[in-house]
Amino acid sequence: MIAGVTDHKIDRLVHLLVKNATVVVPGPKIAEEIGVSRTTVWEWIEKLRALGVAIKGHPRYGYQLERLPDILAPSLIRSELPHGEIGHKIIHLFRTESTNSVALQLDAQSGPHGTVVIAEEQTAGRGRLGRTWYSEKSSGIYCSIVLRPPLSPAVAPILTLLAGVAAHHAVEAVTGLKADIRWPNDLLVNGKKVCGILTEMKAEMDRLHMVVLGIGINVNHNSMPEELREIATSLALEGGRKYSRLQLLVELLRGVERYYHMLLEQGPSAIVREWSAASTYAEGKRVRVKSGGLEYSGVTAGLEPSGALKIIRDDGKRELLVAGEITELR
Ligand code: BT5
Repeated sequence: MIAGVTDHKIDRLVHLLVKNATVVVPGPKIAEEIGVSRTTVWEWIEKLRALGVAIKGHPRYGYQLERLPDILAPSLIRSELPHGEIGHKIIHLFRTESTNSVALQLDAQSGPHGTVVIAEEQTAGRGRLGRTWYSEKSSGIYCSIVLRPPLSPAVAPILTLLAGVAAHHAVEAVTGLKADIRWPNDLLVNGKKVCGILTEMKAEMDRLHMVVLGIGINVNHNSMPEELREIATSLALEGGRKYSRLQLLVELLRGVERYYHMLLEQGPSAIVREWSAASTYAEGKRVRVKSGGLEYSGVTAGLEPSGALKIIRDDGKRELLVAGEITELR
């Protein structure tokens, strides 16, 4: 049992309220349908309100949603993904250190292929190389997708690109904002980062046991912390309105499903092609590179089928970038 995991009954409460959104549902009826006491119903209602779910009403008269909630309740997500493998199992947490850490602890039984771990808040969200990911409560999407691909560890970088392409698609489809991908997979809107991806895995030399795609998207943040303001933004800050996290997450999971099948059926080159179409960084971008203690400037020259980025350095040398950071030079 994972600490803090949403009781499936609270999930049923949200589902019940959504299903009956136009009427007041009496407290005792809710208690009876879900099989808990009226006091528990009241406590859960308070918990949901604390998460920003607008619920009218009172224990004596009953409850009604004021508007559809933007809570990432598993039953709401699953009802939008009736056939997919990705999101077939969802673990929703109100608060956890890092959804990636939770996902990495799952075994084949508790976390089969396609399991998704979501948190409303992360207290120790992680970036790459021990960096931190700022995870404001209920404003963003913090999710980890468990994949168990029948593939070799060499394909892991492609899975990272795949997550970037799926996030790019979800953001553009739901918000209408124009997004870019900075290699390997920072999602940028108007030049600032709105989404980061941390891929972690458990593998042997020739076999992947599990890959965890950790995806963080800044959705409805009203402002970013001072130290991130220059480089980071949220979709709401760029679009001038709030967006449904639920809709974004559903679109993201559908995208991962679709591109994962594309990878299995058509091979890595299909993902490289999708990535290159979505990113202005694929070719002809002047960049500064930091990688393995080296620093140089150059121009990007396309992706290898492995996902590595080709760079032609200013001194004419060619480099293949497997890991590292790039920034645009203007
Ligand atoms: C990433 O690392 O961009 C990967 C972030 C992955 C976060 C998800 S959330 C769900 C899952 N569970 C986790 O614990 N992690 C994953 P990196 O490329 O190393 O970028 C980190 C850097 O981005 C930081 O050093 C900051 O400069 C900046 N940063 C931190 N929080 C940010 C935010 N919310 N939005 C934009 N930039 C941020």
